Amino acid sequence: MKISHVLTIAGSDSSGGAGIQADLKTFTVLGAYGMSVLAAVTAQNTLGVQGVYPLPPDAVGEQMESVFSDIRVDSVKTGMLFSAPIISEVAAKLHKFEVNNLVVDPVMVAKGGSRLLQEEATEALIDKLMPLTTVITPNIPEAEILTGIKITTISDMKTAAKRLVSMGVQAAVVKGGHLATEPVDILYDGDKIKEYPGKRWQTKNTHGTGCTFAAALAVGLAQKLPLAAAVQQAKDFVSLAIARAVPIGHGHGPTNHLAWLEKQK
Ligand code: PXL
Repeated sequence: MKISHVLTIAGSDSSGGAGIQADLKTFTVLGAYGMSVLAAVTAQNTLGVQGVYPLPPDAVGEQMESVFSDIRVDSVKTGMLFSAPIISEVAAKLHKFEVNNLVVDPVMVAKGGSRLLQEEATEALIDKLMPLTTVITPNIPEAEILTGIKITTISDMKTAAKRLVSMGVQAAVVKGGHLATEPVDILYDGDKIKEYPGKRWQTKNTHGTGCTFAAALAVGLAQKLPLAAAVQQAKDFVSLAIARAVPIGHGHGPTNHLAWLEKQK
């Protein structure tokens, strides 16, 4: 079988649990060939983010030129893009290279509160990136900021998912990890709503779950799974990675991307 080629455009997490590192691990474990365009570097460990260093927008664009001018790209996932100029550059290149399988994880703030997207960049994300997006994957706080809808119930999540589609994306997954109840994810594909019930694990090893979910979803799209099945696979992948996390570092540890391989044995 022809191997799928998946590209992440995101930030580096030096501790290896989130960002580019989570994406590449996920791509590999799910059997895809992974590529990475760096938008920013974070100095980070399981206790928090110590530094954020965005790359010059030109450097982000040039990496995209290098990849797209040479290599077939079956799907793209974006994560931490940090600034409006970087988002503009990324959107222009996605448009130029006619990318039509795009998963956007609208990363905004790290667990400890460090900003991974400048506040004034939200508008660029909405205006420039959302119109190119196949599926956007906000958690509840991100969906609230993007839509202006206060979300406390599953019904609110459905309203927000529909609003996101009316704002220009083809489909939206609003993730329920921040619900007070069991974590249900909601998919709206412009036609139907689908609910993905999940189990809440009592663990602090949840660093990088959003990145991992979106990366797994990008692999599913590259492998030509229907969207609803790609969302289910991504949910199964990240749920297992949370359930089988091993303690690393002194704070919020990473999920275990390797758990999926153990399951296949
Ligand atoms: O999970 C969000 C995220 C994305 N990208 C990078 C991060 C984080 C969270 O810390 O560090 C680089």
